[in-house]
Formats: sequence, structure tokens, C-alpha cells
Amino acid sequence: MKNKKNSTLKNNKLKNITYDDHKQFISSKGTYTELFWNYLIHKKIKKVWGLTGQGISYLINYIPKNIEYLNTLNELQNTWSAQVYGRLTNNVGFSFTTTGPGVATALSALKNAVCEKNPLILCSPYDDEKTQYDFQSWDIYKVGKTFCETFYISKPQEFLKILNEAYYTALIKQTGVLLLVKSELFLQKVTHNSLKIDSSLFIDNKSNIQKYSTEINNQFNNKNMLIIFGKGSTSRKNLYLEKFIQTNNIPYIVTWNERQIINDSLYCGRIGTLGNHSANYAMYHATHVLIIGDTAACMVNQVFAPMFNILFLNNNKKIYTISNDKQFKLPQKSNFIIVNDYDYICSLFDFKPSVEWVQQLQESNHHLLVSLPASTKYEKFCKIAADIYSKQNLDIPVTTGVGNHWTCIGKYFEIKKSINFETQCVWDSIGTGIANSIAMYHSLNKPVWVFEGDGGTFWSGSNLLYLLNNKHLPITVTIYINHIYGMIEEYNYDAKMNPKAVPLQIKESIPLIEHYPNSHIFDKYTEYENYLSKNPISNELRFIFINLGSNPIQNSVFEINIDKEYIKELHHSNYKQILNSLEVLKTEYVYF
Ligand SMILES: Cc1ncc(C[n+]2csc(CCOP(=O)(O)OP(=O)(O)O)c2C)c(N)n1
Repeated sequence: MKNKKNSTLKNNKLKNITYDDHKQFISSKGTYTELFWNYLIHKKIKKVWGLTGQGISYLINYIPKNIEYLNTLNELQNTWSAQVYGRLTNNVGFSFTTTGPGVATALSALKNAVCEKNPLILCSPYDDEKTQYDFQSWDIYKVGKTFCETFYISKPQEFLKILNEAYYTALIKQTGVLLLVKSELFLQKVTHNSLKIDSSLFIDNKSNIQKYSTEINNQFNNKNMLIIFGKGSTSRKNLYLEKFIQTNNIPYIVTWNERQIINDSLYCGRIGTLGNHSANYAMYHATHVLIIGDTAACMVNQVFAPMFNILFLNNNKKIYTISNDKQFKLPQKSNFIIVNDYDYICSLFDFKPSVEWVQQLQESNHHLLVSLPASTKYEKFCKIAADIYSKQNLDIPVTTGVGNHWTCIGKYFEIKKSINFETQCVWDSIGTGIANSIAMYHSLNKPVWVFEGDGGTFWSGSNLLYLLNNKHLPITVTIYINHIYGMIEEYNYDAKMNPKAVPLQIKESIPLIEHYPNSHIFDKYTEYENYLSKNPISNELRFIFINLGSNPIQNSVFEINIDKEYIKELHHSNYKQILNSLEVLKTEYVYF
């Protein structure tokens, strides 16, 4: 797909992917530190995250005034925030760490960026001449290579070229990049500032893209076709997709981590056992499926695949996948088209669904495009917040940590704009909620709702302390108090029902700190509902505590059981039975 030989910067430049003019970066008087920051200014980076230390301090000390430096007091949390900021600003998030323990602490968040497709550069000093036994030294270059795109700037003449490649890799591939810089270079006077880049790196071969789009147009026209939004399809600018979907009445479904509801469109819901029956129905009956973006490991991981999709339901579909990364894998046969620019291929789409199919989906949506019911205490409290969000048409960002609150909030929230939802699906570390919320505020400049478990809140304690020291932030932190790691407890409960499983032996007990500013505590549904509907937005830091008690059932989240019975009902369009189908703690999930 890449046209290495013939590419020149001039004649292959695609819209929206513009390369740099090296003359703008620096005068010969400056250091590489100055060159580095000038590059970021040129790329319109407005905020960066970092925690200082030897080796990186020179760079950090010279941050220009027009770039805001943020430190939420821990490299891990800084790096989570940075990547969410990168995604929501349609740019790249930067997190700076020192060597050894600095960069090591950030690694889980870097892997998260790779898994969740968040554009991030984790930048750290590195000196390849030192050994692993030296002060704060670790062969992080070798470590980075095992799980992400890793770049090392070791020579002055390569500085700008490698910085540029790292930036575009993070931006275009929407991934986490490790950028290591020989620390002494930051202090050196610039001797080389030429920018020689491999112009073929991120340029699509237009004629190939045209060939593929003609194939898709022929295959999909007048068929029972369905588009699925994977991550990146709409969160990155995609000017054509939205218009195309509206104009041609294209049916589409969304995924767990790429939610979007386009006005006046044939939206069929969110796929999965925690989504809408209507999306599962559309997926079951579609004969031609076009996935745009990346649904990543959610699709293939044995535990999570059923939660996020039911692609496996029927093997006789024609599937095309358009993705900006090769990491995407599907269990079913799919034609893959790797692109750097979603916009261009979408601008060439020219097909319509069959008329009967549109009628069939309008009918099924009429019956099935509803939220799943709430039966446990956890579910009821989450649904109250989700319903208020929808009823009041709130256009504010929502985020979660990982745990039962994550499945529960994710199950009920109908999000219209992709940028208004951030939640981890693949790497799945607990305690990410507050870091996400800080980044959402800094990117979108709006009040934020964050939902966290008590386990995750205290796990990310320095983030909590950061918030307590920044009471002006308009963040509403809702913490579900059950004194347990709810999601794990659910498996414990599950294990009790399944004689083959080994139940957890240790009873965890998460403590509670009693005094918070601006805090509101609820254990009754009506009181919570009344309060939140009257005060949906807070312009300063606010805590809402929901007392759940620690009963495992009341802390559980139920999902659709994708068993043979459910599939039979989908097959026969038995709407009533589909709606009444049994919900379970863990789907039985039938593989075809
Ligand atoms: C860093 C990390 N440690 C452990 C886990 C395993 N884990 C997944 S969910 C969960 C429970 C989280 O508890 P809490 O934040 O209280 O949320 P709840 O499930 O009660 O909603 C744990 C420990 C994980 N995903 N990540």
C-alpha cells in the first residue's frame, strides 16, 4: 500500500497530513531543547504533562510560556492524562519522565495508549552507553521495543528527523510511542536542523485506495450492509463518514469505546451483551459488514469479546475492515485495508443499503433500540445518572475507572459525541477515572463527570490528592462505596455458582476517608435522582458518594446471555422474547 519509491513530499501530499518546513524551527544559536519546544509549538501542542528528574530537568526547565506544564504528581497518572488529552485534541499527548523509576512508573500507561489507540509520546532521557547497573538505569530501549514503537535520538543530526517520525507515528497510527533522547543533547547547541523525512512513511497509495473503495462500493451497494465504528473512526476528524451516513441512510452500530450518534441517521445501537438488542439484531442479519477503525483486542480476547461484540454470530458475512494499524485481528475472515487517512477512503464511498433492509432495521429499532433494564442496586444508581444525562441533553464528558462501575456506566450511557466518553477496555487498569477526567477538562474546557469505584479511587490516591488541592476544577467525582473490589467479588460470586471455579479466599476491605469538600452522600434512589437532576453540573470540584453496601448480588452487573435461545429469537425477529431474554452475570456465549 505504501509507495516508497515514487513518493515525494510535493506531489503525494494528502489533505490533512502536512509535513514540516524545517526552516521554521530554530536559529543556529539555540540548543536542542529550544528546537524540541519549537517543534511542539509548531505542532500546536498547548499542554504537556511531566515530572522532573535528572536528565529531563534541563528540558522541563525551559518549557516555553505558551505551553502549559501540568503535573498530577505521578508519572503513571500524568501519562494517562496526556494520552486522553492527545486523543481529545486530535493531536498528540506528551508526558515527560526522568530515567529509571520515572519512565518505569509510566509504562503501564504507555501500554494503555497502545491498546486503546491513544496518541501519546512518552519522552524520557536515555543513555545507551550506561549499563543496567548504573544509577537509575535500565535498558528501557530494549523494553520499549517489546510492546510499542520506540525511537531513540542519539545523534544531533537525527534529532529533528526522529522527533518528527515519533510525532507522526503517534498521531497517524493513534498509538503510544516511547521517545528516548540522549540527555546530553538537550544542552548542546544545534548544529543540524535539517528535516529529512521518509515521505512515504504515512502517505497512502491513492490508486490502491481507489481500487479498494471501488471494490467496497460494488460489494456493498443495495445489500443488507452495516457499518461498525471502531476506535478512531470518528474520534479522529472524519469529515466524510458522517455526511455519507446521513445522506445515504446507512445503518451503523457503535462499539464500547467508540460511541457516536449522528443526527438524522439510521443508528442501530451499541453492539455487545451490554449494549442494545437492536445492534445485535442488525449484526446478526447483516450480510455485508464494514468495520471502520479499530475494535482491537476487545474483539478477540476470550473474556471480553462477547461483552463488546457478537461478530461471531454468523460466519457467512462479507467483512471489510479499514484500519490505520496492523494490530487489528479478527477471528473471522475479513478483507483488511490499512490506511493512514480515514477521510480519503470515506470520501470515495458510493453505495446505499437495500430498501427492504432499511425497512427491516427501522422496524427492529422501533422495538429493540432501548437500554437494558436495571435490576441491582449498582445498576439502578448508574442508570439514574445515565437517564439524567440523556434527558437533560448534557453535552459534557463522562469517564470511568475499571470495575463494575465501568460496565454499569458503559451499559447505560448513551453518548452522542465520541469525545464525550473515555474508558479503558483493553489494558484495563483500575484507577484511571480521575486522570481521564483531568485530561477531559483540560482538552474540552467543560465540566466533567467521572465515575469511580472505591478500590480504583484509592489505588490512584495521588490523583485524588491532586484534585483535593485543585478545588476549582469543575469535576464531579462519583464514587461507589462498597468496601470491596466489586468486579472481582462478582467473579467470586460467579465461582460459587460454578463448582469448577475456585472462589477467592481473601476478603478485601477498602477503607473510606470521611472528610471531603463539597460532598454529597446517597443511599436512596429518589434522593440521588432529585439532587442530580436539580444540580447536574458543578463548576467546582464535587464528590458524590453512593453507598451500595457489600452484598455481591447488589454490586453486580447483568448482561444479555448470548445463548442459542437468544440467537433463535434474533433469527425469527421475535422482538418480545428478545426484550424479555434472560440476563446473566456471565454470558454463555455461543461460538459459531
Ligand atoms: C492495576 C490493576 N490491578 C488489579 C486489577 C483487577 N481488577 C479489575 S476490576 C477490580 C475491582 C475494582 O474495584 P473498584 O474500583 O472498587 O470498582 P467496582 O468493581 O467496585 O466498581 C480489580 C481489582 C486491574 N484491572 N488493574
